Amino acid sequence: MFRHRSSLVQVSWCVDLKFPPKFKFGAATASYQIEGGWNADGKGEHIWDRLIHTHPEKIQENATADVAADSYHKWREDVKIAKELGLQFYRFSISWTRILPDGFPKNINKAGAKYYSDLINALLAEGIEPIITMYHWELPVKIQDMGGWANPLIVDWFGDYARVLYSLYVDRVKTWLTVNEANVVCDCGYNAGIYAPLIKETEFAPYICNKNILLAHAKAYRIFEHEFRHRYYARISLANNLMWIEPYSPEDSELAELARNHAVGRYAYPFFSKNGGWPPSTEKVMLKYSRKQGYNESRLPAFTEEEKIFVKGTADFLGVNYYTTNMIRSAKPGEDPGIWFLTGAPELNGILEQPPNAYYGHSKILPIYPEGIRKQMAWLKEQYGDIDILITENGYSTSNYQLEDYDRADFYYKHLEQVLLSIKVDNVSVIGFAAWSLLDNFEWLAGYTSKFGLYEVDFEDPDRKRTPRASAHFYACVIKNRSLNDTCLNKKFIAGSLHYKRTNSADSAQNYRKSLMRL
Ligand code: PNW
Repeated sequence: MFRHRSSLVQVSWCVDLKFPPKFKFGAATASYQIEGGWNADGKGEHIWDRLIHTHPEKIQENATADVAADSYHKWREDVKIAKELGLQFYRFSISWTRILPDGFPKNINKAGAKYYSDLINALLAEGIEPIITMYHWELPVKIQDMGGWANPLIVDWFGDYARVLYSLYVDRVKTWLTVNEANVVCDCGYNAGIYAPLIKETEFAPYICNKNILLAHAKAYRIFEHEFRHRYYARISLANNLMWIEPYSPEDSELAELARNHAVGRYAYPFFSKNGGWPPSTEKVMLKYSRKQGYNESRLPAFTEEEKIFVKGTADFLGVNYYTTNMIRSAKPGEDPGIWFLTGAPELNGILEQPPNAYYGHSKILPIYPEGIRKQMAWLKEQYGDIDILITENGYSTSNYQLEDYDRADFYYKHLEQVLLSIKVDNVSVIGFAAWSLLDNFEWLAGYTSKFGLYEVDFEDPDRKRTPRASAHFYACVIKNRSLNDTCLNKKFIAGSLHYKRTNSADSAQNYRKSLMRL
């Protein structure tokens, strides 16, 4: 009877398949990817607006996010579909320049402030908890022109922005994420130079950016602590992109551990470790490599003791975006590790390989390996103890307007299965899970060619019609049922649920089952 459940079959005798009551189901989006309205009602320009308008060739099919899913106008519908899914929380981000057009707090844009206020109120009215991301990659151009994340003054500027957001919304918003995927900001923005601000500087900028983001996060946390906590309750963290790293062979175990500390630890150790500051193994490798290059000091900027204390303890939980796993092996003599974002390859002299039996959605840079999410969380617990983990993103890409996305339902089943094992077998405190994404959106360099939505958005339609995919029905069922038992897998559910256009329910049911049989 449990034949289709690869790993749960081993534990189904000792664990039940129910998610614990404190575990919350949600979905996530980001402002630039869904809102459109890029210059509506006084919004200022940010670095992705600038990238899109000055370098359209960088984006597939020269797509822009000037309209995107038009959530700036259609937010009521977004709330409706969030409700339809039964979400307990909705994670969305705020566009800095919609609130502060030039990035600075002297002038709060009323229309922008009202937009998010209305959204928050509508979510709360439906019993859906709003979770805010303050920064999902849209830096005001004025701040970029003064050095952006490489200028240490950004720590205070970000703090000032955070203070404005708390004063507007903290009466209603109890969970905050300061920065989405700081490693992507620093490594894709600088090291690889493929994301805004398109500055390719591989030696210093990614590490200066890394340190300044940690300090900016801490500043936002301390501002809440000193100025708001006496009146309001809130939990604050950040959403880190965590790629699980496996050793390619047993000889690569040490390298894999070094890579985990370098890629993941650089954004977690400063908050959760006993001593604070950088992971010691990263400090060591960076100093050694910098000296080898002819520098006197490490390119990794040091933390002062004061800064270490300032940053330590400023995450009330950890937000984890999990998509993928890679393996690492030592580079052979003469083999160039190249530059990868997220792991800093030259310093480690490692080569990334795809994991065994990996498969792919539309995105070929994200090998799928569901066990990675469980291994990643076990590693976090081993390193940092019993921290609460909120999975702030997990999702799967498809390439077309396909509503019968059984592969996406299958992806979610497999990842939720691993999350359940984390909770029940590894005793990791996973407090919730956000599907990326609520609806199709602008997928950065891939434009609209890579779709992550539970809901399809018709980008040809001026009205940007939203339609639930099979995965939306599946996820809604899991949320309602709060269990991975058979309820959401059986034929009755499928036949009863797949009533959208272009569906032949008999075929769908069969395909769906076939795809789930692979579990
Ligand atoms: C995330 N990786 O980025 C972002 O937070 C979203 O805005 C984005 O749409 C989503 O994932 C899907 O791509 C990632 O290389 C960037 O592992 C890089 C990776 C994963 C996610």
